Amino acid sequence: MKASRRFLAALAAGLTSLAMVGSPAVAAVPSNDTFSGAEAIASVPFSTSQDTTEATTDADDAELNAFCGAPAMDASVWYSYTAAADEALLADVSASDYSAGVFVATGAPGSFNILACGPGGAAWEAATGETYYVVVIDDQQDGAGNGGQMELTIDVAPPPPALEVTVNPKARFDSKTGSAILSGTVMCGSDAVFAFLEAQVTQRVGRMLIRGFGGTEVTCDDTTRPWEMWVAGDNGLFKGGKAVSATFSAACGMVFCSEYFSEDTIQLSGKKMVTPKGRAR
Ligand SMILES: [Ca+2]
Repeated sequence: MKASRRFLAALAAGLTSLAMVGSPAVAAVPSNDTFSGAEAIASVPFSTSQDTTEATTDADDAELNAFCGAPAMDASVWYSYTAAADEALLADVSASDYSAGVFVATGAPGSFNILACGPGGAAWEAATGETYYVVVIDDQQDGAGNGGQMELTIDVAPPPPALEVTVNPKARFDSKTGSAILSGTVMCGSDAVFAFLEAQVTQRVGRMLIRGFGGTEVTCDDTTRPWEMWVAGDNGLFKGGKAVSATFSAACGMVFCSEYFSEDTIQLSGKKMVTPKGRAR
């Protein structure tokens, strides 16, 4: 029984020492904690998982954040990548188990040029041969801890959603309300996260320049759809005749937005218009 107890005691001691040896290995200060230790990325797509709980922050992080203003720059880890192609890249850390953010910069301490930054990830236009520093931080938007299990993926950024807009040069006006009624078509890609279409209408009526704004929601499903927008004059009523419309639309994906802008002369008519179905409206 005594031998058995000694064995158990030795085993327990062994476990303790194993644990003591093991702890620092699990949560050591990462070799890429600072700029000088930046881990070189050979090619993209690239993905890695890293324990950043022992990573620290320093003056280089502060220099990066002077541009971006993240709530915190804790537990920063550094990567470098020399671009092999001219392409838009996305560094995504949104799968990390803490509130991680990304900074992308060129240059060196004291002369960093910050290209992009953001919570969860950042995208930038990479140029062949240029070396980029990708810095992952704990921005503390979750308000606790230092780093955690970081998941970083760098890949070609998804292109902006498709966006095609037309503006019908023949518009109507409602004689009762003095609103201009614009129409056209819009096709927005189904990969859009959000989209909108707005227009400003200006029309000279006598000595007055009547101006109004309007907007409409856009359905993003890869289908060309008609749009119609009522625009009320802010300082008077629109009348029949020529007017100028400035139409602006945007459709944004996870990284990039497509934009449309057009200034058109439109004809406001009070006549009842006939739809393609032949129904007066
Ligand atoms: Ca650091």
